[in-house]
Amino acid sequence: MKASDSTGSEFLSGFIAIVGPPNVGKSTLLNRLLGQKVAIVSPKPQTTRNRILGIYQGDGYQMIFIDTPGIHRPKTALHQSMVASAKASLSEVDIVLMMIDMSSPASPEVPGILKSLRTTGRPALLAINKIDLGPKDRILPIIDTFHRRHSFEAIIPISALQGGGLDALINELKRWMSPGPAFFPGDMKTDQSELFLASEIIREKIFLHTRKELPYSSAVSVEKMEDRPGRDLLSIAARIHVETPSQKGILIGEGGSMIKTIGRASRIELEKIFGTRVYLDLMVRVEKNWSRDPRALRRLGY
Ligand SMILES: Nc1nc2c(ncn2[C@@H]2O[C@H](COP(=O)(O)OP(=O)(O)OP(=O)(O)O)[C@@H](O)[C@H]2O)c(=O)[nH]1
Ligand SMILES: [Mg+2]
Repeated sequence: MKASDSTGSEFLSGFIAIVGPPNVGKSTLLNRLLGQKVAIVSPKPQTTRNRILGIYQGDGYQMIFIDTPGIHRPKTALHQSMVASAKASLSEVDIVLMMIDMSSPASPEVPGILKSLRTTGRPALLAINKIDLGPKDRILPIIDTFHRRHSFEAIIPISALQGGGLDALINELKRWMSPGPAFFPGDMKTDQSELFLASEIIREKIFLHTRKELPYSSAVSVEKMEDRPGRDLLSIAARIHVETPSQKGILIGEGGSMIKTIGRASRIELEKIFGTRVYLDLMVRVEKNWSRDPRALRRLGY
């Protein structure tokens, strides 16, 4: 695949995979580009577990981004499924956008990711993220090192959080779009269902409010989502799956304090997203070792 040399008025489109180590800001970038939250974000690694599609609508072009789980060394069946879906995205796109964190450019996952890039042979750009955390004089040596490590088409310093460098990034990506149809309607930002989005928002609050292994031992499934006619109320029932009874105890918290905190934070955001009042019913259920059990994983959507 080579950069499009189309200069006429033809519509341009293409697919872009955002890949990188965990926690470098891939989902933050997607949300920032779309101006809307389609992917959950947290300060903890391994937040994203599925591929999240985001549609960037430009003037005369459409870029389809695929946000992927951070690539790391898998220890459980869940990790394997996460890493496999990230790697599968590499070979399905027009251009790969690899992302690293400026403050840890030499993270242990990087060699493996560069190797996957070489294997798939797709053209790749590198975004060095979190440049707002400075210092600026560290950027040039990183650019230099990565140009030597892989034949990146371009290396662009950005701040996904604050927006720095994103115009340059979009301009560079645009060169890799080719004449072709709009794959999605012009006002569409993502293809994920409301059910999936709701379960992700709840999972994000678990990531934000719990510690240690709990975020990694939790999965969320929305069992029911119903409009209450004439009452401006969306009723959502969701189940949080944990792996042990003691995790269930921590997640519920003393006198139900933890589950109330997670429920309240989730409800507030769901009301914003769906533009209606939300009634949220959360249940916690022990599903022994679900993250190691391929059948349970499939049931939970991984
Ligand atoms: N200062 C700063 N923080 C950022 C930037 N981009 C992302 N972050 C923060 O980095 C953390 C991780 O962001 P995510 O977007 O969840 O990272 P990710 O790469 O999607 O992580 P995984 O899904 O776990 O692989 C969050 O706390 C973000 O707020 C940035 O440009 N600057
Ligand atoms: Mg993510």
